[in-house]
Amino acid sequence: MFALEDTITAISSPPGEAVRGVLRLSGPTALELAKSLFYSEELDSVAFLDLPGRSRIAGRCWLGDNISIAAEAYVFRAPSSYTTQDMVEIHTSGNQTLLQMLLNQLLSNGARLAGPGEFTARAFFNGRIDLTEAQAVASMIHAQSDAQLRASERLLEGQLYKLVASLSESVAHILALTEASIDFSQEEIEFANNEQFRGMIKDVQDRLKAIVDDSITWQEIQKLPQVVVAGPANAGKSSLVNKLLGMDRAIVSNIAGTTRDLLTAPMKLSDGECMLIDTAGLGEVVDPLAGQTQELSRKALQNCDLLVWMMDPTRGDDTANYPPEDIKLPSHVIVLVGKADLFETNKIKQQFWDKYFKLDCGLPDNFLAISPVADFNIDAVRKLIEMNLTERHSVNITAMTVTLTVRQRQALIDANNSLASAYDSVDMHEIAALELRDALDYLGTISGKVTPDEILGQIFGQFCIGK
Ligand SMILES: Nc1nc2c(ncn2[C@@H]2O[C@H](COP(=O)(O)OP(=O)(O)OP(=O)(O)O)[C@@H](O)[C@H]2O)c(=O)[nH]1
Ligand SMILES: [Mg+2]
Repeated sequence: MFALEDTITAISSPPGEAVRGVLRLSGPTALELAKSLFYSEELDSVAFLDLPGRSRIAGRCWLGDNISIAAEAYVFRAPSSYTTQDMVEIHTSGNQTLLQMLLNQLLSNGARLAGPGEFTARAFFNGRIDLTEAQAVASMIHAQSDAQLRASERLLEGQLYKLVASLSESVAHILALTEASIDFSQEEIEFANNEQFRGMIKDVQDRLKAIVDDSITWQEIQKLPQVVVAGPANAGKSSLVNKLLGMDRAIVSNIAGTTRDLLTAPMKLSDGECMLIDTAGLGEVVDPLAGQTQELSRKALQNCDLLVWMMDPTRGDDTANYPPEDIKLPSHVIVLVGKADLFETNKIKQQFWDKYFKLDCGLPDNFLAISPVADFNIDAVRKLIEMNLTERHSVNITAMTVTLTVRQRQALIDANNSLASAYDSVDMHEIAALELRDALDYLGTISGKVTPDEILGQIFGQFCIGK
């Protein structure tokens, strides 16, 4: 799937304007290629190619015959680099046009443009990192929430890898004993009796089950509880979302129909997080596009865990102030009356209280008059959201929780099934050995390691059979 022997390059700083930009090169001609555009007064070009280990050199990059720009080259010689190959990182200005020009020069000098994740793929295929670490790098780059970031960190620290490696080691140990029992069945040596075999298998099964039971899938982490803010146009939904997020994420204006799409952002709660979703105002459809965006809002509203319905008191009793009757509301709804700075809170209550009860909203106190502009009752909204998101919703990850992909969880379950079969066939060593080998293969798909040699090593290492 991946060629490993050519030299790849890519801009490895994120797109968009930034102060610093980074170009990365990995492969046998990484230094040659870097030298074609980078020069340093500290070193002549021969010395550049001979740099040892890890070095950092200040210099400049050529952009054309007479133009150059300040840059630094970080050289990592094989095998002490991320990919285990010769690597160079050129750090320079973050200007995208400029980075693109430098990249084009590298490409026309013979480098190949790296595919997505290709540097990490090289690190994996060259044995620098295991599969769980490669996955951690990918998930860290794409993490959208704290929960995902923490899970990626634990993966990178090798939490899953260590657990699986220890299981594999135990299975390999049992397999070693089983195979030795087969090989030496004619002789007077008993490596373990059937009861001991069962005990050892059961022990691995228990440890494996504890991991699966305590685990959560990446899909579950990604699915933070969805809190949708909806209501008529101009009610102040986006203003509220910005206040709750503590930043100007959504565009606010006095033009009805400002929000045209679903805007999604993670919001921190006192314990955990939720996804806050700003929607387009529901009600009168002013143009064809509004029809489409309202459809999106309606879908989000029906599929969310908690609806924050926001009324606009300047509309009075307008039907747009109430959720469309054909929509099935989620079981938890918070009703807010916005622009409370323009009216007396008591009047608002009198006007909307009855209607609110008709909405049948879960908790009796899910009603608040607020004003995002006057910063009135915003913390109270946050508290209401926290109260409504029950245990079931909150992603509560302890230090022990292992995050698994669906594939990894399935591999653990398959390994457990093979162990169960091995347990049942302990008195038929050949069959038990096949099942144990399957279990080991399943575990191997998680860490990317296959271990038949380890087993041989164990047989001969532990028993000093002497042949
Ligand atoms: N007086 C007052 N004005 C507010 C308040 N909240 C929002 N507004 C104003 O109401 C207008 C609409 O605010 P938005 O936050 O864009 O409302 P929205 O519900 O997101 O509107 P759409 O996206 O068009 O559906 C803006 O001019 C806001 O400044 C408030 O608490 N008090
Ligand atoms: Mg809006």
